Amino acid sequence: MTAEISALAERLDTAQITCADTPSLADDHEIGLADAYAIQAELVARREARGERVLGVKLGLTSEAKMAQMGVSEVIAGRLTDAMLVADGGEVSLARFIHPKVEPEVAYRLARDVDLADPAFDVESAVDAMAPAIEIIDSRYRDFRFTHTDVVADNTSAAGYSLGPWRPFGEAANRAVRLRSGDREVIGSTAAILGDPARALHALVELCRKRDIPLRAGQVVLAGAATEAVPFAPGVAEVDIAGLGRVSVRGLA
Ligand code: 0L1
Ligand code: MG
Repeated sequence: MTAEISALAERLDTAQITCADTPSLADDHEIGLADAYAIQAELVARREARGERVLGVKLGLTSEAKMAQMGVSEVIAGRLTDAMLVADGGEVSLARFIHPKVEPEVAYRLARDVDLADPAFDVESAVDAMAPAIEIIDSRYRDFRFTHTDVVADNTSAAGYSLGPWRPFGEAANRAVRLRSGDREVIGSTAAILGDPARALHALVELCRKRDIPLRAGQVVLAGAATEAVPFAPGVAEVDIAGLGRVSVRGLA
């Protein structure tokens, strides 16, 4: 499988770099979940070889609706790099993406390494701050047609993110969430993130232990989407989370 994993990582990497979508890997390959995480690891290694730095980890499929849509009961994780980071209020060219969407998230910051070997490790004690966030997702698959393993291999559609002002870590459950992009406005609640975004931290540790994904001091964790994702239209995309604050990015046509 090693040569196949490399070839599939290269295929997804090329799709991202050239903004040319690719058919589902599952159309012509039998890929298990372990293989999918191996493809993702190789994809991220290719980014690192080009000079990118991993700044964090993201969770996906954290809402019941998305899990049901994909027919799975397990969250998925991907990596965030410095090349994906857009400053709060900053601009990003939409030409960088294939068919980008934005979604509202809660971000957490790790103040110390997570000891994945310690089953009693208290992840919440390792978090020192939280912030409102926008995630830009951009599946590399044609027409968004992908399987569970496809999306894991594709680094969970990670393409960009922006962080609002940090505030001390605390309760973030049941906060009203508003996402605006172009003429679309979506209202939701942080309760859509596994019932409480803090639960995402625990789910993340379990998953990272299983899939050998390190969690380091200073890294950002995106806990998952609080509403459906909407197309990232030219203009401002903004997320507002009650009591947490606001973050926006401007997409340039
Ligand atoms: O962040 C996410 O929830 C991405 C997982 C689903 C992939 C997608 O909708 O492109
Ligand atoms: Mg997301």
